[in-house]
Amino acid sequence: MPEITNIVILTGAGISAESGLATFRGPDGLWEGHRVEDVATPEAFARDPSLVQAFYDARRARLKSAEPNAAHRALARLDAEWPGELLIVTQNVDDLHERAGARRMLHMHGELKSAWCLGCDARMRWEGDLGDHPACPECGAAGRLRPDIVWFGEMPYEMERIDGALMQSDLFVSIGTSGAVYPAAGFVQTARHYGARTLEMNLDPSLGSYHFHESRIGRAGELVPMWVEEVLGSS
Ligand code: BV8
Repeated sequence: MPEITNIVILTGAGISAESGLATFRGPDGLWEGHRVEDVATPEAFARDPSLVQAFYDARRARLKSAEPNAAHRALARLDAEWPGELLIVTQNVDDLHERAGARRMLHMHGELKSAWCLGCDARMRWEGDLGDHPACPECGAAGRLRPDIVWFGEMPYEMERIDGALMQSDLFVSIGTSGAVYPAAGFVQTARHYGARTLEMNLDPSLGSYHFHESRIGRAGELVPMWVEEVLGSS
């Protein structure tokens, strides 16, 4: 196994499934009863803001009763103990990675617990509902706060930082994502192009499985702690 110093980890909804949070493409292909286009686009928000706000208010409230699982905790342990570079890039908008203790991480699709004021462009921590048109604590405007979430057609956050980490990576690990959404689904190809080894851990083979040197099929709660043991043992 070539020397591993820099690791990039991409996580998706599958890593939070065992914490009880719904994934996007469940068996019915719906997302908590909605078609994703009806709730996760700027057009949907313009068309029916109260539907979209209610959808996110429900998910933000749901988050309060969800706990990090063994996979989140294992990645937090790796973050604390790994001597080389490490970056956890999550597509998830839940806060389970940070609640497990992860530090070297970023939310490329935003966060449920962040609000964005379309009046003054401020972003702020937000725990409650947005559907009842609260006033922005920064500028006072009422009803101008939207979820600070990257919707389809919007630019994901921190892409330069992500690309830089991918180019430097010796190991790229994808956990709990279907590989359905870009640009995240293309990260494995970038990492491989720059010489990284690539590993996927997922309940089913993802759409991009064939890009990975290795694919481990199973539950994140089982596979991720085992893999962290392995990689810390080899460091
Ligand atoms: C952009 C926030 C450009 C919302 C999300 C045609 C071709 C290529 C691309 C496009 C195209 N048409 C349009 C596009 C672009 C589009 C896209 O990729 N569309 C897809 C549908 C084709 N992408 C975008 O619009 C992105 N922006 O491209 O901007 C641009 C350029 C310049 C200037 C401006 C703009 C923005 C995409 C972000 C959308 N927002 N989330 C919210 O959360 O409310 S996406 C959402 O779905 C998630 O965040 C996640 O990223 C994504 C995929 O979901 P997954 O995390 O993978 O979850 P999923 O349910 O799909 O899979 C779960 C997996 O876990 C499964 O495989 C399952 O087997 C596994 N699993 C389940 N249980 C477990 C498990 N694994 C392990 N253990 C378990 N227990």
